Amino acid sequence: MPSVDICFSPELLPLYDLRGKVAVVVDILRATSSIVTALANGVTHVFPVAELAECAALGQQHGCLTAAERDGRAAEGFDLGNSPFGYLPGGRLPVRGRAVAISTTNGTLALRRSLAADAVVVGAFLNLQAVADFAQAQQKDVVVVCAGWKGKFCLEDTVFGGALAERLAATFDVTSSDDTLAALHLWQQARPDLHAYLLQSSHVRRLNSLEANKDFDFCLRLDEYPTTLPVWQDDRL
Ligand code: 3SL
Repeated sequence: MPSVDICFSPELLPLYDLRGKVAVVVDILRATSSIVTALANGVTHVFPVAELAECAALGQQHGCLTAAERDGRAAEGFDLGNSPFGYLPGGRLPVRGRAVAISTTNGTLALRRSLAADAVVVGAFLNLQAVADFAQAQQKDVVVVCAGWKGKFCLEDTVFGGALAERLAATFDVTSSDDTLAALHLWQQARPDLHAYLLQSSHVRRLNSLEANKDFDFCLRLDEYPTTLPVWQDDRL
């Protein structure tokens, strides 16, 4: 039976051999939620990159939109920040039919660090079912790579790991590793009122101070896009 592991931070990735496995990269607030929203709303593909300079260069090279965030704020000189609302109808710029190069503090970095896996997909509460369906179809070990915050543990990414483990529990081993057990326990605590539970998280407080409350509410919507699955292929999603 394949297993589910939760890697609490990209700093711990050297302890998880991703070869032969499915990596599910998650940054609930907000990078992977924004990427899922972008692709669900007509963006053709996304180039996730670690560095701002590379993001700007890709924008020029491919004539695509650029989106960038550092420390929770939109980085200067790019078309978009890291809010999922940038990709929804009525956003600042039309995005349908465009490609987007994205660089964020933790999320895109976690993605780039996960490329040793057989398959790399992007997970969020918004597309939880799409991720579960993909894992079921693959029947390979799954490692949920939590983007965290600057190397540290993040509550919301780990709670997502627990939610995914619960959906896979019938056909995956979700009880052999303490990381997955811990994530499941956190999810079970959070599930009755996910919003109230995650209000405690440090990144929510960081975002609150930057007036991104509506992003927080949106990123917690379960299965808003149940068939949108960003999959890494070549250099893009
Ligand atoms: O760190 C990241 O990748 C971002 O998602 C952080 S923020 O939500 O844009 O502040």
